[in-house]
Amino acid sequence: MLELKKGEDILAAVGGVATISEAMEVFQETLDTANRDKIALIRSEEALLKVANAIVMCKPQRVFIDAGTEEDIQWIRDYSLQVGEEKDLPKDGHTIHFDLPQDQARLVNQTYYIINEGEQMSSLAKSVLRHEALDYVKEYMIGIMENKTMMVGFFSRGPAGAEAAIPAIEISSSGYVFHSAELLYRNCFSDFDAEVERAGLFFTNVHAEGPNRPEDVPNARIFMDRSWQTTFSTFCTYAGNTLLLKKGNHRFSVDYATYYKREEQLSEHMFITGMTGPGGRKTFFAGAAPSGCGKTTTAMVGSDFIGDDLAQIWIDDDGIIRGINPEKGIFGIVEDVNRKGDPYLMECLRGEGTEVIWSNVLIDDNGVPQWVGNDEATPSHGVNFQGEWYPGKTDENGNLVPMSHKNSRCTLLASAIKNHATALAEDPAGVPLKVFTYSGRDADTMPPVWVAKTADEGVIIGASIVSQATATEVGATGVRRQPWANAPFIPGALADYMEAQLTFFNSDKFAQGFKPVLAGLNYFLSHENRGGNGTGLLGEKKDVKVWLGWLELYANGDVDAIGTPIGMLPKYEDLKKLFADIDKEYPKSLYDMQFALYVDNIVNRIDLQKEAYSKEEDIPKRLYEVYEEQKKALLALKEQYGAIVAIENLV
Ligand code: SPV
Ligand code: MN
Repeated sequence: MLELKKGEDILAAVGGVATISEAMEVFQETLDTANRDKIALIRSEEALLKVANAIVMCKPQRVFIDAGTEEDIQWIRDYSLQVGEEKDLPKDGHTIHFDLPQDQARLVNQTYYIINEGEQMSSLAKSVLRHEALDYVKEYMIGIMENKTMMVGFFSRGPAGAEAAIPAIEISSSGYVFHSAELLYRNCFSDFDAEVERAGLFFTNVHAEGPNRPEDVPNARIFMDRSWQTTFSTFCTYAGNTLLLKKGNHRFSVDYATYYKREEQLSEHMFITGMTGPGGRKTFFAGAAPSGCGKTTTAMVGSDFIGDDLAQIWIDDDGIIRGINPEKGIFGIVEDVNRKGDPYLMECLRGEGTEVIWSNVLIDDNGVPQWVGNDEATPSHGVNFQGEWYPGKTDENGNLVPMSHKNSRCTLLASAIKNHATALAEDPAGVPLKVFTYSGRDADTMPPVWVAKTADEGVIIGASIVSQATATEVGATGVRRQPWANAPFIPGALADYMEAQLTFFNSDKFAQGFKPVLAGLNYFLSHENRGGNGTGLLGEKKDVKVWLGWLELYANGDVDAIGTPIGMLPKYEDLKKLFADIDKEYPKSLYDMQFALYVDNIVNRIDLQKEAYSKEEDIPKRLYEVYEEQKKALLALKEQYGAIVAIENLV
């Protein structure tokens, strides 16, 4: 359940500005003429009230309205440098920002949905009651921008005019956050009113880093008010916690799609990319993966890269699924980014002409950003988010300190990437989506690629993602369930989200003959777990091109596949050809290791999922039916061939 505009609007309650004339008085008192002239161009009264209430609440020394002009964007860049949130690097357009050591990833334990009494929430999320959140905001956010500048910007999550684009206001006292917003989102100052009118809603985000001291981080909160589609973020700077146009608003979009756009829209933690098949045909993919599991790399493998993190998806009037990237930039992990695995991204990072905000990497004595896994010579000295660094540096427990944080990032325009299909990405019509992939960090169980036989089974692939924890969340460890790789961003009950997925992918609105392909992907099988004698991964980054290439062929009916209880698996010969295209040998022995069914592992996975889902209320019973069918068929195979079923036995 989600009821919009239910309960007290915290921003309005704290700010106390209730009418447009009061709002105008606030602007009169706090904005200089130039900025008053800019805000005067915004007509949406609701939006103006949000801004006025944020001003009264935060009490900034001055207010800057970002109209998205080159002049305003330059003002933001300069401001961030001037207050020291970013430092200039020798390479033109490159800057470095450090987040506090305590704030290097999403602060999951300090992230809450603000809910009304009695609302049913995701079992995987934390929530806070409205009146408690109000108390926090009153205690910590009143006057939080004293002596600071408040920046206000009007953005669109998607190309303006697109079916699933939603406008959003960003309010922050951080130059770094605003500079990032300008790279990652489309400033839609001049279209804002029209977009609010068209979409029928907008999101609001208020962030204040406060004094930016380690001792304040325990008080940091990331609050998302589901009912008022407003976020509050305090005492932190890491973009995943502060630039709430990204994951904060993604959460609202998930909510909105689930409860208000059933069978019409989905909002997913997915890349979007196009693959070019035989004869130059283009097939577009959207793919989910938990944070830190290769989503950016996968996206850039396509010939027509659209986005690397989020997708707003809808069924168009013609019965085809279409999608847009709500972002226009990349906030990408840099660890293990190197020329071999990510050539286009590397070209932007090491070449000339790209604006890049680096965060939490090492800056060597020549002012060059350095990171773990860049396949370059390690510098002898530099500075990172923890201060001075040199090879061999140890922490207080004697452990080696890496030169860069595992979650260190680069922020740049997606259009800077050589294979970015910028015109398509900016087209409000979106791209037609045919293939949907789901993946996680799975060392031992699922094969590199498999295709669901039915829409239900495809939705269950998404429901069944598991992944090893990554450094993108503070304090995360172990192997965890990651339903649709979207779980951290699903505010409501998982059951509702699952129902919405089933409804969408089984929709009667699909055009005759339109059948999306839903598939699993897994790049993380290791030798140890598949009977190999070596160590490490069974594949490498560039193999992704083969898995996607095979799906492209399969989706267009150019190859057939082997039917198994978990879905359709590729044939050796087809993969061998695709590997040859990337100049790689593909030994049959490797194929055998990758595609044998490890029945006990898969059955254990199914049992783990059933057990976990049985604790949720109202899970669609289709999930259990699919699991039971698969388990039964797998156990029958085991009966016949043993616990490891060779691919030959399945043909
Ligand atoms: C992720 O962690 O999934 C990201 C970066 O894309 S963050 O903004 O932290 O969510
Ligand atoms: Mn992400």
